[in-house]
Amino acid sequence: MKFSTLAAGLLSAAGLAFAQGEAATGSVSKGPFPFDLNGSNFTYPYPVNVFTFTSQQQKLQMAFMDVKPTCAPNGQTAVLLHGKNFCGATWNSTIVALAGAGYRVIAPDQVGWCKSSKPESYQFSLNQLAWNTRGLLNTLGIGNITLIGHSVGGMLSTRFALQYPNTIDRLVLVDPVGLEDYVEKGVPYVSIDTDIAAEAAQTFAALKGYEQSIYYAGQWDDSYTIWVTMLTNVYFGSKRAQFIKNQGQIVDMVLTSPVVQYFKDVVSKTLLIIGDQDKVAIGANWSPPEVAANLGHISVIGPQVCDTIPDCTLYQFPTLGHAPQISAPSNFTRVVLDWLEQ
Ligand SMILES: *[C@@H]1O[C@H](CO)[C@@H](O)[C@H](O)[C@H]1NC(C)=O
Ligand SMILES: *[C@@H]1O[C@H](CO)[C@@H](O)[C@H](O)[C@H]1NC(C)=O
Ligand SMILES: *[C@@H]1O[C@H](CO)[C@@H](O)[C@H](O)[C@H]1NC(C)=O
Ligand SMILES: *[C@@H]1O[C@H](CO)[C@@H](O)[C@H](O)[C@H]1NC(C)=O
Ligand SMILES: CC(=O)N[C@H]1CO[C@H](CO)[C@@H](O)[C@@H]1O
Repeated sequence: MKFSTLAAGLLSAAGLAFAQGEAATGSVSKGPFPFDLNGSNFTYPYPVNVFTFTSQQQKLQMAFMDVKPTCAPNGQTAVLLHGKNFCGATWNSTIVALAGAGYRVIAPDQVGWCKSSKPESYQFSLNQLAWNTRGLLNTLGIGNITLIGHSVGGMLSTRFALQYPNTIDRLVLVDPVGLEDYVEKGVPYVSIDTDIAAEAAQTFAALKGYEQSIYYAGQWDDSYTIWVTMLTNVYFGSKRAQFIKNQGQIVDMVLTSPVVQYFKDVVSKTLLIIGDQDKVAIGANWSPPEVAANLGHISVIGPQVCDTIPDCTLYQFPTLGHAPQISAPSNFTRVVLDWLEQ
């Protein structure tokens, strides 16, 4: 059966119209793929598949893991969206817990990141990345999902929820970027070229130092190191030039497409998880001190945003920072599963 017939059948059977908007169409391959897949030779915890589709007049690939439930299936699919300094692989412990609770788990790498295509020319937008991701799910025949997004992946999940509201059963936002509008709060605009130059200057030590101070409340645990290794592998890998360009474009995308104004329009049942020590604020590092001082107070703006989402539950980890799924994996998955299983 052709994809369009399959998707139309599934969606109409579920009572959905295509009025919610179109999405990518393409095909899925299970490989085998080269050891160095689109500039990353980091070994993922589960087999990697590739979704090939056309976007902006070029063939692109999104790598993703598709993990079966490891106990009696509950019939539901959880989709995990990574953040800017992360990949699908960073969800490892979350994948284990969700698959162990009966979920099928899909963890993609977005275009511009990790093992996915790094196009030399691409107009990045959160809506475009949502279109790509929804298309991957349609191609796999997956209808309603539990969508879990972290950091920039949380911002993307918010756009996804606005764009495809009828395909989300539950939404979990984990320390999402975009709880405030950085530009509105005074972050000066810098060019994409400046963003690219900053990406080109990244090193293992610089990334580790940034993550320690901004993500992990000054702490470092040896278990975090692998995720910096995974990232530097791409920064210094075979697609370095395209990767740093794409990452610069992605910083611009985050600054120029705020979501905070739209949380009131999110109709999905939502769990917002924050670490009170999270200090992430895009552009704070090039803003004047008085602007920077007003940014990244996640423990204050998290509750404010949750108040504006019509159906929101807030969970705060007082001692954790930007990545609770990495710094306290079992606490994190317990919070998520308790809420999902309510
Ligand atoms: C993923 O988790 C499994 C099980 O906990 C562990 O054995 C493996 O080393 C982890 N892999 C990565 C890349 O973190
Ligand atoms: C998806 O889940 C939401 C919330 O449970 C529900 O409103 C919607 O009808 C579901 N969509 C489909 C296609 O089942
Ligand atoms: C993997 O990529 C890194 C660069 O990120 C490179 O230094 C290393 O040689 C590559 N390993 C192999 C086996 O290709
Ligand atoms: C994680 O859970 C354990 C056991 O309930 C608790 O002692 C610990 O304080 C929790 N850690 C965090 C960071 O929430
Ligand atoms: C842009 C690019 O190099 N894409 C490659 C990503 O990996 C897939 C699978 O090996 C290739 O088919 C693409 O050419």
